[in-house]
Amino acid sequence: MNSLSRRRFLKISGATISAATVATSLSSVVKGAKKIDEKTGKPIKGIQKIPTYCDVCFWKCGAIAYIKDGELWKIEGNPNDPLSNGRLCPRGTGGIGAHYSKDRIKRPLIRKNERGEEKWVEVTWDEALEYISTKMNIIKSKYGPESMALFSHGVGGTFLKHTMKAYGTRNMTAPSFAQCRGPREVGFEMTFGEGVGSPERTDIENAKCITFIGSHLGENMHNTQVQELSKAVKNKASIIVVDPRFSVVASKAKYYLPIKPGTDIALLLAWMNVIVKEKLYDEEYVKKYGFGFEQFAAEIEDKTPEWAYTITTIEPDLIRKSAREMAKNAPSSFVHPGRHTTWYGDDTQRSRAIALLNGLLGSWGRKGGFYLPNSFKVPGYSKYPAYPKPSKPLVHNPNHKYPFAEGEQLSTGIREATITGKPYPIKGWFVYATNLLQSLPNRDETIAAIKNLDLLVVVDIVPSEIAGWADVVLPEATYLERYDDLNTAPFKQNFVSLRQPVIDIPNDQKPNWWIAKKLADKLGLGNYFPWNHVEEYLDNRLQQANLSLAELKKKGVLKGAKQPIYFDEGIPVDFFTPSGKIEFYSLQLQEHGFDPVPKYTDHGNPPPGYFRLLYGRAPVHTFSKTQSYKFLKDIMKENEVWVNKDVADRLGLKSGQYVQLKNTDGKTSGRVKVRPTERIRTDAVYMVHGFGQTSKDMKTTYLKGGSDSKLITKYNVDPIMGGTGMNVNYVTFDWEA
Ligand SMILES: Nc1nc2c(c(=O)[nH]1)N[C@H]1C(S)=C(S)[C@@H](COP(=O)(O)OP(=O)(O)OC[C@H]3O[C@@H](n4cnc5c(=O)[nH]c(N)nc54)[C@H](O)[C@@H]3O)O[C@H]1N2
Ligand SMILES: Nc1nc2c(c(=O)[nH]1)N[C@H]1C(S)=C(S)[C@@H](COP(=O)(O)OP(=O)(O)OC[C@H]3O[C@@H](n4cnc5c(=O)[nH]c(N)nc54)[C@H](O)[C@@H]3O)O[C@H]1N2
Ligand code: SF4
Ligand SMILES: [Mo]
Repeated sequence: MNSLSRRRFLKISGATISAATVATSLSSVVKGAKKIDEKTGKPIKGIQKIPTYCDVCFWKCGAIAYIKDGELWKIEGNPNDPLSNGRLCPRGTGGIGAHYSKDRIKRPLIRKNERGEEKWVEVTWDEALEYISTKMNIIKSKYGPESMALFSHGVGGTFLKHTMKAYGTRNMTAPSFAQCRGPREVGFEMTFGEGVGSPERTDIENAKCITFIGSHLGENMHNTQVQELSKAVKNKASIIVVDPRFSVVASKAKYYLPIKPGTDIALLLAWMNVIVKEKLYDEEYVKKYGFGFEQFAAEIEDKTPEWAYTITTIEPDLIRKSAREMAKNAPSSFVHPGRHTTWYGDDTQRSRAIALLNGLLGSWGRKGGFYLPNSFKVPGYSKYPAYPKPSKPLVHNPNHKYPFAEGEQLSTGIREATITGKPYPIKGWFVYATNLLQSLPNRDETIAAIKNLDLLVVVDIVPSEIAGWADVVLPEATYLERYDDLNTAPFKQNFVSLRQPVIDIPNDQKPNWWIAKKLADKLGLGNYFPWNHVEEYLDNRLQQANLSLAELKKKGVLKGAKQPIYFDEGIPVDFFTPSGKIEFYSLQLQEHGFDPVPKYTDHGNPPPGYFRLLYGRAPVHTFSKTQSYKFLKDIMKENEVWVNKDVADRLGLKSGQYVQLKNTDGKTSGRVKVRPTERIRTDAVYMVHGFGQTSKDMKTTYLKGGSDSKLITKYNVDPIMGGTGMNVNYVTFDWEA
């Protein structure tokens, strides 16, 4: 029987907290809420269309929700929105499943037993926030406010960040840097003086040739990119794909290079060798804008396709042909920078090699290459008091151990400080919308850190794995039921879009802005929230830009005038590097003891009987967050392990058979189906991330499929910026089920 089906009383710091609400089982069916007419008190009849923006991933596509007779019916793209162009990806379309998920948490929960046992008592919001603020005040007086850290992924964290800064800490992070885009941003910044950003500034639709290193668009479903890619394919753009696995985008490729995992830098150097030797690069562009080209050219002089062949297993002829293809189409030819780039630990250097190749092609700032994005200028809220100044430095990167980790904070750095207590102890984690057990490498380290905490608060919509370890779980309203901050993401066209509630909150869940504000009140920081409702906040911001919330609520998105996005359209050519140029040779890397031009390093081979574990995305799921959504779970309820067909035959593995993977540290994946296929090399296996979840309260996802995360015990830290390369684990087939 679920522990929640009994009424409980708890004694916490002298005060009696009662389970004030009628306790119900977590797994009982959650019916969707109805939109009620304020006048009649009855559900609104007919169809209502309400614009908002999607939150099934972080692309933030403009959407329109349809309400039929007061009930959430469907969600589609907003035709006025430049990111969605009227179409959502399959996940966005399945987003209504967030509202209807049977696994939703209905009321705040306080831990009853040991951490991780997933036994709870339901409490009121007041009780939950009282508990949290009491603990936070103790942490502040014992250790200082900097000993609280916030892990928060996505726009929903905006107001909690504000509360945490008001409280006095700046230790805040997300797994979307050191486990995702970090190395790419740093590699591009060191080369062009700017990162790639999100949405990526890739002009896919106008490209004549696009090269993908791993980035598996089509499975990775970032909507605008996928739409643009299908246009490019229709326009007969050449596609070059480098991937140990024959991905969806590989099926569109003119040249497919089934590379040995971990050897891409060798290929990139060989491509550049061909392009420089055969003088296929944009000489004028490189001369005008490049720094250190001669030294760079000397470094890659001997990195011939024959040299790379022995490392990558890609035939020299294929390397030459594909290099000529990309050069032939320059400057409307670019190498996609990827997004999840934390692979082997030398990822900044691989990203730099990608950036340098783009430099040779002259694609930065050019049509069909990398455009220079615009964003709508909407000032921040005008009347906030100043934040207190923290007295301690950030905890994530002590003594600048990773010299170029200054862009965003390292999640794994904060985790390490929590384990070691150095440079100072971290005693509280506030976790918003990030399932750290899935997203940080080496789960044991995450649990070790959690065991050192005096307070772990998790804000989630379902009892996720990380929620299972919390002292307090705060149930949030889904994106369909709340306002969030404005979206003014930099893009080809500047725009501002709004997320607003399209349906009522079904139970006692609350939106993040409300949680942040009420927590600030409890902490005696109410003056940091001079507004009563988030609409006042949004209106204040919009008015400063001469826009109206009323209009935005109706349209969902407002667009600015078209602005230039290429050098050729008159944008000043600025590179914000130390030399003010594209740095083919990086003196700042050299000064810190790193290679000024990327070098290939060997990442080893799987031991006999083992395979390198690769992982990626499925079109219908986002990480570990959508597995309980209706429709999406029906389309894909578990993942499979891809294994080369010959290998499967040799090992006697049958299609659809359940096995378990085991890594070299003896950690196991959980039951996962075998998918023998010719579409993967013999030295690697592949699975979609986010499955094999271990939260017992998640009835729809519990142990469905295998977990890549449980197998990622080893990781290589990028010495330049602290990202965690996670493609460094080897697995074998453990048992048949
Ligand atoms: N549907 C869906 N789409 C998403 C997401 C989602 O959760 N669901 N998440 C979004 C986010 S945040 C991100 S960061 C992106 C991630 O998506 P990408 O940036 O595309 O991620 P990658 O890690 O590049 O992609 C994995 C691919 O790399 C290949 N690969 C693995 N190792 C190597 C190697 O050594 N060399 C080469 N050349 N290839 C290799 C794998 O076989 C696989 O095809 O997806 C985004 N889009
Ligand atoms: N092993 C492995 N690790 C990875 C990756 C991988 O492919 N494999 N990918 C890496 C990448 S690229 C990224 S970007 C990160 C992503 O890492 P995370 O952002 O941690 O992604 P999720 O695992 O989906 O965790 C999202 C959590 O938010 C909760 N949630 C969903 N909607 C809401 C909401 O409206 N409000 C609140 N409060 N919570 C909500 C979900 O239930 C879930 O618990 O992971 C990185 N780590
Ligand atoms: S790419 Fe898909 S899931 Fe992501 S915001 Fe757009 S529609 Fe939603
Ligand atoms: Mo990511």
